[in-house]
Amino acid sequence: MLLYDHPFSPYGQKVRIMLREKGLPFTQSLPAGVGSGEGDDYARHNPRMEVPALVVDGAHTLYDSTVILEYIEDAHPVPALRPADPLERARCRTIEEVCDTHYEAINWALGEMRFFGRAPDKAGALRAVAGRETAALQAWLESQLQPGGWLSGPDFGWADLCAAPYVMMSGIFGFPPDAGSPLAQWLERVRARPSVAATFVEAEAQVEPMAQVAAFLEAGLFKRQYRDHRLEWMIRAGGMDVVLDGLAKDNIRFTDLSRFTA
Ligand SMILES: N[C@@H](CCC(=O)N[C@@H](CS)C(=O)NCC(=O)O)C(=O)O
Repeated sequence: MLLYDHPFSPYGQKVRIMLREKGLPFTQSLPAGVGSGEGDDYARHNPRMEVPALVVDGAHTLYDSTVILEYIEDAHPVPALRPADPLERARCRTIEEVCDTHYEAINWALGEMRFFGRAPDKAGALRAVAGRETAALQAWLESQLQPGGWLSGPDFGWADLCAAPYVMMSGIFGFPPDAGSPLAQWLERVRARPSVAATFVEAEAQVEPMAQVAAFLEAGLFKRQYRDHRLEWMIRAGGMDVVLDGLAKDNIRFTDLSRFTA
């Protein structure tokens, strides 16, 4: 399988952890155009111009990390990562949904400030909101830990691999779980799995190169995608002028539905 991906993408990390848990070989490629929204080749695979996207049998491209995880689990059910019980399954899906939307938006906004140089004048205020919200979501995740110490149930599974990238990335942005807390212990337990360790190492290796991206944005090489919960976060936290400034400078974009063609 070919995985279009970027090592820092938490959505891509979900997919790589699952592929590694299942022992499925894959090659990775960084598609041209992601980051700018420009270019037609990758749009044929994923009209949203986002990573991850998974090419199966050289012919079918799946996109959206949740769709990809569902496909992998359906096509390769052993070892099972979804709990068998329908209510437990729904609980795991809820954890994935909350992490992919509300949690991701916080880390993304912190990246906009730290790496892309947004909001230099109000970074302190926006960081304060991010810190409060991260603490709330980490407390919620902690309340979801099951007696064996995993989010998914008695064993590592779906909810663990979905939450792990976000909690790890909070550490990169200065908001790790409280030292010694059950969530911090969970993160260590998760990181001890070879699938997760390999994926985290790939992501963490990007922190240094990310220092260059503000210059790339300035040079017009990037046009950042302000979508969904990310846009809401920026506005809710007080960064409306960040959005307006980015639109004025033409270095912010929204989803381009003209990419969806027959
Ligand atoms: N809902 C999608 C979100 C994917 C997404 O937003 N990916 C980001 C990277 S983390 C992306 O490719 N953004 C395009 C861009 O910034 O140009 C999923 O779950 O796969």
